[in-house]
This record gives sequence, C-alpha cells and structure tokens, in this order.
Amino acid sequence: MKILLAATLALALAACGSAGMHDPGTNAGATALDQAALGVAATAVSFEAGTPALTTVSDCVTAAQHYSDQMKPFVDQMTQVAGRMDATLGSMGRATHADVQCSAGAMSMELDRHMAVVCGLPDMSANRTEVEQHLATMQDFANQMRMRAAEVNALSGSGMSGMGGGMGGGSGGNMGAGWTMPGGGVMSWDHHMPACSPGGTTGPTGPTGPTGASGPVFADPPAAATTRNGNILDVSIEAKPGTSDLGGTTATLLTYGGGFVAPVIRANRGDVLRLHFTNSLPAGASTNLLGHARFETNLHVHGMHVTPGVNADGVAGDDVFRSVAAGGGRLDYEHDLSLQPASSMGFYHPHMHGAVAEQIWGGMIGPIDVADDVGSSLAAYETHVLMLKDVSLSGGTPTPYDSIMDYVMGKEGNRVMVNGQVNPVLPIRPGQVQRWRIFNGSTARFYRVSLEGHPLQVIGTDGGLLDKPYPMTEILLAPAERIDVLVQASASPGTFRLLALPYDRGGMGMMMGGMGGGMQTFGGTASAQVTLLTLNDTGSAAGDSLPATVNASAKRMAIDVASLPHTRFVLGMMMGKGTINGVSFAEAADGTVTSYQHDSKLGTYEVWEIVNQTGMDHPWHQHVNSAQVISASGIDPAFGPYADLYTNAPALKDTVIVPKGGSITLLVPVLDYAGKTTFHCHIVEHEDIGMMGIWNIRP
Ligand SMILES: [Cu+2]
Repeated sequence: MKILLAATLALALAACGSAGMHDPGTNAGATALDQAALGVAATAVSFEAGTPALTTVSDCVTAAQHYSDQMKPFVDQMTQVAGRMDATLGSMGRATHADVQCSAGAMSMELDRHMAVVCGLPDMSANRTEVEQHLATMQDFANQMRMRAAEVNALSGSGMSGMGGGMGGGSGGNMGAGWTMPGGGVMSWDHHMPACSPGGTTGPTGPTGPTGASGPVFADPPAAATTRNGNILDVSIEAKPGTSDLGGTTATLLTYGGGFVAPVIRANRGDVLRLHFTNSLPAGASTNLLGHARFETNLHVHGMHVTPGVNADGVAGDDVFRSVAAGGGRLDYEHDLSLQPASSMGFYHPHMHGAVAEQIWGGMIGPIDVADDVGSSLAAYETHVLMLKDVSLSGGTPTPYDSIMDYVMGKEGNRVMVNGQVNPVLPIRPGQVQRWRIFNGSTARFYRVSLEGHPLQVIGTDGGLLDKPYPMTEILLAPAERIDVLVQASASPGTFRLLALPYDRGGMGMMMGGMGGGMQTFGGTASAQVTLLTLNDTGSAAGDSLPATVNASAKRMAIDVASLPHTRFVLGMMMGKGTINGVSFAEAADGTVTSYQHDSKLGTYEVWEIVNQTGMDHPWHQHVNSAQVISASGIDPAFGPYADLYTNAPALKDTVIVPKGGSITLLVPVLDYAGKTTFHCHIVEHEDIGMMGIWNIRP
C-alpha cells in the first residue's frame, strides 16, 4: 500500500516553484479548470461514510490513505487556482498565489502531523479518546480545505471582472482575520487553520531595504560582551526568558542575554575562553512531556576541540553531564582554545538530556566564531554571520512540545529566520565578494541552501577552512552544521533570493515496520521552499576577486584505514525512542544512566561506520574530535552534492548527515583530550528521546 500523505504535500509545495506557476496549460484552461475544480469541491465532501475503523496500525495506514485521497483534489485545486491567479491578476498575484499555496501546504502538513500522532500511538485502544480527537481535527481540516478551495475558486473565477464582490458562495468562514484583496475582497481562513510560513513571499515586511527589495535591512547578531586580559577571554552568559520581535511579532522566548538572536561569541585560537554561566530561567517549573525538569540546563560548546571533563585548575570543561539549577544556578566553564582551528565555527547551547529540544526551540542557541589567523587574506571580504533558526508561536510563545510525535518527527517552525529576521535584505555591490558564515541553529529543520543565479563558493565547514573554494549550486545544511561561503555578486544589479529549497528529510515509514515496506514515509518532514534573505545587488561596481587558495595547509588525512579499529553504530527508532545499537539513552530519577557506550584509546584513530535503519535523515554529531568523511551513501538526489563535497574536500566535520536508508563512514582522530562525552543525533528531539551514546575516551 502506498502512503500518499507525503506525496500530497509534495504536490502542494512543488507548485510553489515558478515553473508550475507559469505553466501555459494551466493558464489556457483557466475557466474549464475552475469548473472542474468546483465540481470536485462540490462532490467530495463525505468523510464519515468511508472512514475506516481504527484499531491497529494497518488500519491507521488505511485511514491515512483515505484522508490523503480525500484531500488530494483540494490541494490540487488550490495549487492550480493559485497558478492561474498568479498569471492573471498581475501585480496583486504575488501575494495571493503564495498565500493560497502556502495554506494548502500548511494544511496538508498539519494533516500529516495529526496522522503521525494517531499512527504513532503505542496502543490505539488505550488511547481511544486521543485518536478520536485527532481524527476529528483532521476531518475538520479536510472540510475546511474543501471550503477554502471553493472560496478560492469563486474569488478567482469572478476576479477579473469584479474583485470587489469577489467572494463567492460556499465560504462560511469568518471575514475578519483573512488576507485582504485589492478591490476589497477578503480571503478568510478560520482561526484554527494552520499558520502559513512567512519565510517565503508572504511574510510581514519591515522598512524598505536600500533600494527596490522590501524587508528589514539585514543585521548580524550582536557581539557578546567580552573582557580580554592577554589570551584570557571572559564572557558572561545568562539564560533567561526575554522578549523579542520576530518578523513583526512580539514573542517571549528562552534566551541567552534577554534577546533573540543570541549574541555571537568571538574568540581567537589560543584563547582561554571562560564562560561564566547563570541559569535565570524560572525555578519551580513543571517537568516536560518526557519527565525532565523543563528549565534545568547547562552550557555546551559545540564543535570545540577542548576537554570534556575538568580542567587542571578544577574548573569545568565541556562537561555535558553537569546541570545548572533554574532560578539562579551558576557554573563557570573554561575552554582552552589552543588546539582549536582558526576560522572554525561553533555553537553554545544547552545539553541537558531530555530538555535540549525545548530549550533550543525556544531560542537558546548562539554562534561561536573563532577568528581567522592574523594576516588572513579573507579579512578583506565583508563578512556576515547568518544564524538560521525556525520556530512556531502560539500565544506569543514557542509552540509547546505536547506529543511524543513532536519528538519523533522533530519540530519545524513556520517562522524561518536569519538572525531573528524574516527575509531581511542584504545589500551587496555588483562584483563584490562577501563571506557568509552560515549556522543551522534549528532543532530539526534541514536547509537545502541555494542562491539564485550565483554559486556558493564553500571555503570552510564545521572545523575550519578548506584548501580552496568549492563552487556549489546547492548544499544541505542539517541542524548544527555550518558552512563558510564566498559569494560574488553578479555584475548586473538585481535582487537574488537566498533559498532553502524543498527537501524531504523523511518520515516514519520504516519505523512502522511492515506497513508496506521500503522507504515510504509519512509524517510531515517535507519542507517547502523558503526565502531566507534577499540579496540586493546595487550601487557602484566593486573590483573583488575570488581567491584561488584559501588554506594551503588544509589536506585530507592520508591514513590507511584498513588497519584501524572499525566500529558500527546503527541508528534506530522504535516506539517513540531513539536508539544507537539498540540502546536508548536514559537517565533514571536516581541518576542511573542507561546508554550504549563506546570506548576509545586516546592518541589513536578509528573508523566509524554509522548506519541509518530509519526512514528519516539523522545528523550524527560527536563531541570533542572532528572527523573526516570517508564515504557516504544515500538515495536522495540532494544528498549527492553533499556527499561529493565531504568525501573529497579536506573538511573536518563534527556533524554529518546519515541519510535515510543510507550510511556514512568517518575517520575519527581521538586526540588530545580524554574523558567521558557523547555522540548523538543533532535533531535534538531525537537526542532527548535517547538517540545518544556515551563516548569514553580512555587516557
Ligand atoms: Cu535523528
């Protein structure tokens, strides 16, 4: 049996690209299309009659099929009509078609989500009430989609001649909270319809950019306040609730320092970075869905080659097993960056097992930017930090983790931001070369990054600079991955969008074992195209050029891997838990830890083969030591360029995508620092449900 939910979504979102929009066939047959589509809307209304009984997982699959079949004509209809509106409504078309498509996509995704919840319940009979609630919501969405499709049809059908009276019959929605059409018509969506992504063409706009393009003017993250004494760099970091403007909406978030985006810590190789951490998140909060204290936290430095234990002076290193109490708990950390590569890029974020996802989702992640060596030729380029992060809000706060499926699927937000801004405008001069240090600070969203009309010249990754620029038309960026790119603006002025192209990081297909087999997926992890920022190429020409060489000393490690110890790590998901080699990381109330543990000997090299036996991509992350990708295999075409880059360039990676149904092999140096640390999936929701193990590096 084929699961069509993901396909339905793909259909809705594929049409968001311009190709579908300007399909001459769609335009030519506009009137006939409307009639046909209205015919569909008028007849396909009955969900009750054919709804299958739900008692087993396979029933659930049947139900998924049923709802998918019911939804498909409406999604089709809306995307087709959207295309027609775009072609015929001229200047007003841009917003309208995007809204229609976006809503179709969002509804489809929401339907997927509810289906995933229903089918993911371990015992359907025992959770009858919950199942019925979700089914009711799905029916409601499907019915609403039918009504909205009719509404869109009525509007666009009469649109050319009378937009003012454009709302046809069959609406039934309230007229207050919709989107206003030129000429007075209002397209309404009921209050409980899923929100539309503002990250594309429909987001709220701020002040007008330098010229032409509209949106807030791009801003780098603020720099963290530091005190320097020789190579001692002191930084105070406070976790606390704070209020920020996110693309025109005021939101109360979990922050570092009171605002979002978190400040960037700028350090040098050779610094002793002393982080003075205070946890001012409120004490006394309840435990979360997983049973962990919601606001207990700590501060991990991701991607830093530093000790995972305690420093010689007794101060904590990057010890992720310590916790800092809410309500004012303090801990000082000390990180000796003498062995940290220059030009590398890291993060600071919580690593409190069971609460990581909620805290990062809520806003607690910030970049660490390790400077270039003095005299680097890269200093000549205008450089920006791009911190990518998504969130959804409900009632002005991040939407809560309220089902185990939030953890199984990983949460993606409908508000996709760069440095807390929605689609900001970044000015560049014709011919100018800019350097962008791009961080994926999302909990679960993958970004398939591409710049219209321009290659991205990749010059660095997680662990520092590459030997030369690697031109890429697109590259995947999983949670916690970083790329350092040069962009040379076209000599011809214009605006160019930095996009996250559509990508499907997979779903629950293989988890549900035996329900049709293979790689079929359902549960909405397919993401639509999003505009991250708009590059405004304007002004006087610059005479910049790209470097031929970036870091002459960067070379792939040439080690005969055949003689090295070889370990296989198998990633799995089962019954709402993530596993490594069959073991799910867990911490009992009395502190007892259950974990898969891998022991290594300091001063050696190892080969790690990481195998993904789930239907979903997992970004593998190991602490302390960055590794070289020896081989990578996956089925998604978007994984091809990624695998090519990392198996050929001298890249040091601490986070690597293990694609659905695929595997990666790493050459792992085990150097310089002994102690106990971890490896885990960096869809941090998966870490929270146990896709983590202990890495014990023996002296
Ligand atoms: Cu994962």
